Amino acid sequence: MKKIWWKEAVVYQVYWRSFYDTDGDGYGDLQGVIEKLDYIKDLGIDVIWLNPCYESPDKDNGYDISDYQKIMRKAGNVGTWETLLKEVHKRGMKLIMDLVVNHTSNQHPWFLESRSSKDNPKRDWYIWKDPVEGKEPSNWRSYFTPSTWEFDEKTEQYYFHSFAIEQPDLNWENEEVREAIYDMMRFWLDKGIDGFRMDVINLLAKIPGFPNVDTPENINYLGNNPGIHTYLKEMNEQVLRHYDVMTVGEIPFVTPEDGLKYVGENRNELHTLFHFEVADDMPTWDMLKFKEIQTRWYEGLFPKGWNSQFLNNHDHTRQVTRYGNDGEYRVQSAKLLATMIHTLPGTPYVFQGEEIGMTGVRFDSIDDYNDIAMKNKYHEEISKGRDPQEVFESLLALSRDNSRTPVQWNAKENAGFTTGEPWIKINPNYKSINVEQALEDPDSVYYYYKKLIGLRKEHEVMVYGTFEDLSGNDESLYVYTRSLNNVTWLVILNHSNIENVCTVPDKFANNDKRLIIANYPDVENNIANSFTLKPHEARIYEIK
Ligand code: ISL
Repeated sequence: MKKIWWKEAVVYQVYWRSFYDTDGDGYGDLQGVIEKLDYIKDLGIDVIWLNPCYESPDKDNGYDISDYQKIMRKAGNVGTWETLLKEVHKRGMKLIMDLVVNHTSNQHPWFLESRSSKDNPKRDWYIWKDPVEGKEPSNWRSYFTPSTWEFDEKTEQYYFHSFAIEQPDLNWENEEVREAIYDMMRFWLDKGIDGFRMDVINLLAKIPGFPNVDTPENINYLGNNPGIHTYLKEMNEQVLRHYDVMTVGEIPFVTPEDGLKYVGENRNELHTLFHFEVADDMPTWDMLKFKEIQTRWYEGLFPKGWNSQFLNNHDHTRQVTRYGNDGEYRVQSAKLLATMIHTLPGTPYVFQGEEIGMTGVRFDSIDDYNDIAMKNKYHEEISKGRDPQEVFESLLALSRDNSRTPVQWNAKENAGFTTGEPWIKINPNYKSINVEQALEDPDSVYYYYKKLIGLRKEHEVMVYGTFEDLSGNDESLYVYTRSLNNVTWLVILNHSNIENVCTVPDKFANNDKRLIIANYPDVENNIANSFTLKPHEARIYEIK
């Protein structure tokens, strides 16, 4: 079978502004990433995904770019960035950057020109429409605001924005826009990066004419529109196919069938994708729903295309809080979730701090939060007369800031993240949950992640094995196999706060079993055909 590096890799996501601050300004920086590369390498990581560090007014934490080819001062400068790339490569790792080309900042020179007059040569680089009956051209909601349309007094037209008003969408129908983006991609690829994570790449094409929709709040009309595949094929033809790179598309609101149109092996579009069925459709853990999603994506995608496995990132809150147990069973739960993500089909992603079981956070006031999505929603709801405290509390669980609190390096002031005033508060549990503690504890979440990642390098079955769910309709037991070349691994997960009896699938009843890894101590090697699992217990057996 053909071995492919981005299928075999484990990716570590660095949200640099919360990673490690070396100049005391309260923000993490690229020099901080450089100084922690050995920590990332020692975990067994192959690829680093760096969130946007380009010049930006920072309204959406770097996802509102005002110069694609300059490094944001908070992060460092191009020299620091080049040192980072060199040091990543020196350690045998790869670096992928964030490609945010659905929109720019409203401070990007392209937009400043476009908005300056109706006949400016760059007017058509963005999407401008006349008012309809004195109002917005259509009834569409954006991700972050009640309307996708913002009125510009000077030229008396509306411009389109899928996210904040500070993030005007580029007009991908305009070939000049596409060429400018392709040039920018070559700029970074020629510096030697190893690929791109592509921000909301399915939104580039819009429904022609922007017609009104029946349910504006159900915003998936923003994505997967005709024309997107033409753009991606052109991007591949003009740029990507000329480099040995990895491309992972962030594609909210997509089904397996649609997903395969982006990552099918002969499509010449993307290599793999993040779909959001779990992140968006599962506010709390629902094992039956999760199993159904995983099976549908396996059957819909493999082996013609490739998936990515993650439960949290900088937009989706900490997995052990949202989907597991961040209290009594935090350590076991963090290890169980990791076992699942690293043994399900697809490339696994580790979001910074996940490897020590960092948790979500509950700050006291909306003023303690930074996330534009949360704050826009808060102000939108209280403007309707709703009780501010009730609105605030309703937004806490899914606030993106749950994942954006600084990495907890030690139990010292500011968790060792900064000597300055942190840009966002540190999670108060840093005194007990931190890297220093994890490195001193042989049973920590960290060493479990390190072992899991190590297994992936030794056993191809974790990467290329077929997948079969054997757990039926049990609401907390997830039992499945991965099989490759006569090697079969049986993964057994008790996703619950209580003990659970597990019966070995009949077809393995007479086989010997060899324990590969477990998240509790003193687990028996060979198991009886029916045995009891502790709360949040995870085991992997090789079927002999
Ligand atoms: O954050 C979300 C819900 O609150 C997600 O729906 C997210 O907005 C969506 O997945 C797109 O995310 C990406 O694009 C945004 C940026 O704010 C996110 O950080 C980025 O991951 C606009 O660029």
